[in-house]
Amino acid sequence: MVKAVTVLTSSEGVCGTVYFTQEGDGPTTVTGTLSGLKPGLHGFHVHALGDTTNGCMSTGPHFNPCSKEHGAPEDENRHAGDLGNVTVGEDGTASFTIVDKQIPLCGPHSIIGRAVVVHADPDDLGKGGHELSLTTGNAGGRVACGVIGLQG
Ligand SMILES: [Cu+2]
Ligand SMILES: [Zn+2]
Repeated sequence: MVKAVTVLTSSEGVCGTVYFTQEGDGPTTVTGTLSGLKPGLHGFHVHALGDTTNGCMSTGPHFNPCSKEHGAPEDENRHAGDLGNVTVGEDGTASFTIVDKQIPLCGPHSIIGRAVVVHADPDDLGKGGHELSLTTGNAGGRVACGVIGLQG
């Protein structure tokens, strides 16, 4: 079992922790809690770079090792980093579990050393018809992020 974690930080009062586990070459289970967000849907992605020297802006685009278009987690044509949305309740918190096959913790497409980013707005999952739909899901600003590191 490989385990990883990211502690999300933000200049806007958002915080959270996201855990990843993977057994063998099976899917990765993502469990997380977030707080300080406005209620509703927020885009939730793995971005390509674990670089926060310029805050969340320097984490690069969505992790996309197979050169696909932005999509929903269940789509065939999606970025590996496309984990869809998290749902934030009226109290500004979210807790969630996601199981996904495209974000391994080992091998050539490992997400270790990359970043988790939470967005200000909903991810339209590529279907919004906006000029950004097929690259970012038009999910708005990057309100919190953290680098994914190995956990013992
Ligand atoms: Cu993103
Ligand atoms: Zn994407």
